[in-house]
Amino acid sequence: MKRNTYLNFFIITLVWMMLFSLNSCKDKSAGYQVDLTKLPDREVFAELTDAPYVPPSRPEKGNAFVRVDLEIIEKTERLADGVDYTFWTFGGQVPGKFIRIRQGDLVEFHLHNHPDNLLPHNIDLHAVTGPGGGAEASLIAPGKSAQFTFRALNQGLYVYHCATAPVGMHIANGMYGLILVEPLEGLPPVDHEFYIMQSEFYTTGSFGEKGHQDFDMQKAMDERPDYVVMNGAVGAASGNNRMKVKVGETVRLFIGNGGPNLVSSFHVIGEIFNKVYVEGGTLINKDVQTTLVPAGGAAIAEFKCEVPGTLHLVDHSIFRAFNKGALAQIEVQGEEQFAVFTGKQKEEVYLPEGSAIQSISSGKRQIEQLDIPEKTLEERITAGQILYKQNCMACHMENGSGITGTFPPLVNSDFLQARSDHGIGVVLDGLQGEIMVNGVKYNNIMPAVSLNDDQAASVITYVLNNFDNGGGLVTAAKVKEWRNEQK
Ligand code: HEC
Ligand SMILES: [Cu+2]
Repeated sequence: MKRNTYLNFFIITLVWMMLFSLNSCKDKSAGYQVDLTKLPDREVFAELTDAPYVPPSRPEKGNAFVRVDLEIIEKTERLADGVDYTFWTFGGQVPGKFIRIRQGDLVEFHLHNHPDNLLPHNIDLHAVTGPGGGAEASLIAPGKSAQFTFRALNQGLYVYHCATAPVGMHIANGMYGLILVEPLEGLPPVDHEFYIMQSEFYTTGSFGEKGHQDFDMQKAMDERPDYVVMNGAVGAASGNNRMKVKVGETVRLFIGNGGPNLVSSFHVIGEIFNKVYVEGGTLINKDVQTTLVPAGGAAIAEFKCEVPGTLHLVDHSIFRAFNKGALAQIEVQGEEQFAVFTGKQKEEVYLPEGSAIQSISSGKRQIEQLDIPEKTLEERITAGQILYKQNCMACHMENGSGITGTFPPLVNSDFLQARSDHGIGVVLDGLQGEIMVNGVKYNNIMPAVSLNDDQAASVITYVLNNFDNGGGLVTAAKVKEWRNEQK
C-alpha cells in the first residue's frame, strides 16, 4: 500500500514535469529571433546571380528593405549536345537566379512575366511565411508584373519554384532556384561559394536523341527521367564549364534539388564534407561523405581542397551521374600534397560514359536499327565525335591516348589498322584477352557497345579519321554486312 503511494506520487511528478517541459518548449517554439516591431532603415536592391555563382554577402550590418526583381523568360536552349529544350526560367537560365538576403529583412518581391511568354506563372518561395509561399500573391499573365512583401523570419537555404498548374510541368520545365536567408551576422567567410542545383528532364526522346525534345508527361508521372542534370543541362558545370579553385582553399556549396521527383544522394568524389548544414537549416553535421537533398530541398556543404585534381560532384545514385548527366566538376589547381595523398590519379575514368548499353556477356543484344540514309564522310565524322564522347572517351580518353597499361591508345593503333573490319567487331562484340597495341601488352576487358549500324559506322569513321589512323569511311552497309557474317 505504502509502496503504491510512492509510485503514484512518482508518476504524478513525472507527468507534471513532462507537461511543464512541453509548455516551455511551446514558449520558445517561434524558433527565430526577429523583432517584428522594428523596421529596417535602409533600402537595397538585391544582386542576383546565375549558377554556379553566388552573390556576395551584404557588407553593411543589420537589416534592410530588399527589393528583388525576377523576370520569367520562356526560351529554347541546349539540354545536351545536339539536344534542345524549351525551358521556362526564372531569370533566363536553369536553375533560376540565386537570391541572397538576411534573416529579418523585409523583402519587396517583384515578379515580371515577359510579354513574349505564352503562359501565366508565379513563385512559391520556401523562405516565405505566408499562403503558398507567395504563389497566390504573385500569379501573373505574360506582360504583367506582380509584387508582394515578406519578412524573412527563418534563416536557411531555401528552394523557390513556380506553382502554377500543372505545377509538375512548370517545375519539370526548369522553374526553380535557391534563396539564401543568411543569419544576421552572416555565414563564416570561405574562399569560394558555388551554386549547384540538380533536377530532372523528361523528354519524348531518350537520352541523347538529337533535335528539339518536348516534355513527356507520362514519363514524368512514372518518374522515369531521361536526364538528371546539375545546373540545367548536361555539362553545364563540367568540362569547359567546370569550377576552379586552388589547393588549400575552402569551398562552400549551396546545393539545391529542383526535382520534380528524385531525391539526390549528393556526393563529391575525392572530398569529405567538413561541415554540412543539414537540409539547409541550422543543424550542422560534420565529416560527411554523402548528403541527402530532397526534391524541393537544399543543403550547404563545406570542405577544404587539400590536394590538386578534379573533384566530381555527383548524385551517388550513380547511373544518373554517368548515364544521365548528374555530374559537375571542380578543378583544384596547385602543387601535389604527398603528405595527404600520393599515387596515380586516374580521374579520367569518371568521365561520363554515355547512353549506349554496355555488356560483357557473349549473348548478342538485339539492337533497334533505324532506317537512316547513308551519311557522307563529313557527316559520319561529326556524328562520330559526339558518339565517341558519349561511349568511348571515358576509357580511351578524349584525345585517344588511352591510359597506359589499362586502356589501349586509339592513336595510330597498329592493332586497329591491321584489322580488315576496321574494328567493327571490337566495338560491337567487345574484346578480351591479351593483345599488343603499338608494342605495349594489354590484358583487359572492353565491353560490347550497343550501337546501331549507323552509329557504329560513324564512331569508327571518327576514330579512323581523327587519331592518325590513316583515314577511311565505314558505312552502315558495311557494319550490317559484318553483322550478317557473324550470324
Ligand atoms: C569501359 C572501357 C572501354 C570503353 C567504354 C571502350 N573501350 Fe575500347 N578498349 C577497352 C579495353 C580495355 C581494350 C583492350 C581489351 C583487351 O585488353 O583485350 C579496348 C580495345 C579497343 C580497341 C583495340 C585496341 C586499340 O587500341 O586499337 C579499339 C579499336 C577500341 N577499343 C575502340 C573503342 C571504341 C571505338 C569505343 C567506343 C565505341 C570503345 N573502344 C569503348 C576499353 C574500352
Ligand atoms: Cu510557371
